[in-house]
Amino acid sequence: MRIDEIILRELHIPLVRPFETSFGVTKDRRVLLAEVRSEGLTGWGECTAGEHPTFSEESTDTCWQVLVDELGPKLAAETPEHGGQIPNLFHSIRGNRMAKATLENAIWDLEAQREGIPLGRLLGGVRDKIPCGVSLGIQKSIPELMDIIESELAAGYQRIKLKCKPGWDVDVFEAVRTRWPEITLSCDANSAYRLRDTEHLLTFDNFDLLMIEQPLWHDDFYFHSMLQRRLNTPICLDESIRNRRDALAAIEMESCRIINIKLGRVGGFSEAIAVHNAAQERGVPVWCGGMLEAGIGRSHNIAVSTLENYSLPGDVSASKRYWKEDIIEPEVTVTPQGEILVPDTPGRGFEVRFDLIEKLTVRKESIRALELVS
Ligand code: OSB
Ligand code: MG
Repeated sequence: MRIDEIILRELHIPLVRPFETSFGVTKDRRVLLAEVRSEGLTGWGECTAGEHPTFSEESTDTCWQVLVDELGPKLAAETPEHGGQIPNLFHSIRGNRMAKATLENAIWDLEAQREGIPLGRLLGGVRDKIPCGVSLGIQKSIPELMDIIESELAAGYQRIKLKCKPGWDVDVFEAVRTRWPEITLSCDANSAYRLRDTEHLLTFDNFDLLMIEQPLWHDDFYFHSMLQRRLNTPICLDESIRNRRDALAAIEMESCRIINIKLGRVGGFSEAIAVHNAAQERGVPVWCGGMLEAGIGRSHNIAVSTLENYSLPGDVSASKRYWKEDIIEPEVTVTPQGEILVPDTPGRGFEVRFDLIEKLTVRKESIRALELVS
C-alpha cells in the first residue's frame, strides 16, 4: 500500500477521575494519534506513553519527537503490504517501542480494512467476546475504595485489580476480602517494593490473590524469580516484558506465572502476538493490560484480546470509566456479565469521531514522502 500521508496529533483529554499508582497521579491525558492515509483508506494508531517517563522510559514528548523525526519519515517512504513488516522497517531505531507501536498498529488497522475483515481476525483472534476486569487506583481512604468496588462489581466486572504500594496494601486487601471473600482479586505494585520487603510481600499470600503484578524493579527478572520461589501467589510481569525474548527468559527463570501484554510496551501487534504465542506454548496465560487509552487504543486492545491465550480478564473496560466522551463511536460498553462484545465489522469495528478529534487537537504535523525530482 502506498502511504499518501501520515498525520500526527496531540489531543488533550481530561480523565473523569484521577488515576493514582505507586509512581504518580494522572488527571489529564495527552494522547498522540497517528492517522495513516493510504489509497482512500485511513488507519489509526494511538500512542500509549504516559505524560512522564514514570512507567517506562518513554513519554508523550519523546514519542512525538521520535514519530515526527524518525519513524514517520521512514514509514512515509515505504509501501508496506502488512503490519507484520513494520518491525523490520523500524529495526534500526533502538527502543522507543510505544512510538513504534503507534504506527505499526495503524498499518494493521489499514490492512484489516483493506482485507474487509475484523482486526482481531487478522491478528489470529478466535473470541467473539472478551472478559473484563478493572484496575482501581490508590484512593484517599478504604471506605472510598469499597464504594468504587461495589459499583464496579454491580456493573459486572469479573476481576478487581487494586493498585498498591507500601502503606496501601495488606490493610486494604484485608478490608476487601472481609467484605467480598469470593471475588477474583489481584494487585499491581508498579515496582513499589524491594527485596528487603520480601517478608512483607509473603503476607500477600493470605488474601487469595489471582496474581501480584510487578512487585519489584521495572527492569528485573532475576529478583522476581527469587521472590516467586517463596510466594504461593503467582507473580505477573508487566513492565519487565518488552518482547518475546524477555517473555522466554522470565518463563525459563520462573520469574512469573502470568504475563500482562500491553501493545505499546512491546512495540505493537507483531511483538504482542509473538509474546502471546511464546507464553501459550509454555502454558503461561496472558491478559491485556491498559494504559488509560482513548478509543483507538481501546479498540486495538479489544482486537488483540481475541487471541486464544488471552484467557484471563484484562484491564480493558468501558469508555465511560475514563472519558466524558470517547473519540470513537459507539463507545466501548461492557455487558452485565462483564464482557465486551467484539465487533464483527471490517477493521477496528468502531468509527472515529473526527470532529471531536479535531476539537481536542492541540498540535498536528503532516508527514509525506519527499517527492523525488525526476
Ligand atoms: O501498570 O497496568 C498498569 C495505567 C497506567 C500505567 C500503568 C498501568 C495502568 C493501569 C490502568 O493499571 C489500566 C487501565 O485501566 O487502562
Ligand atoms: Mg501493571
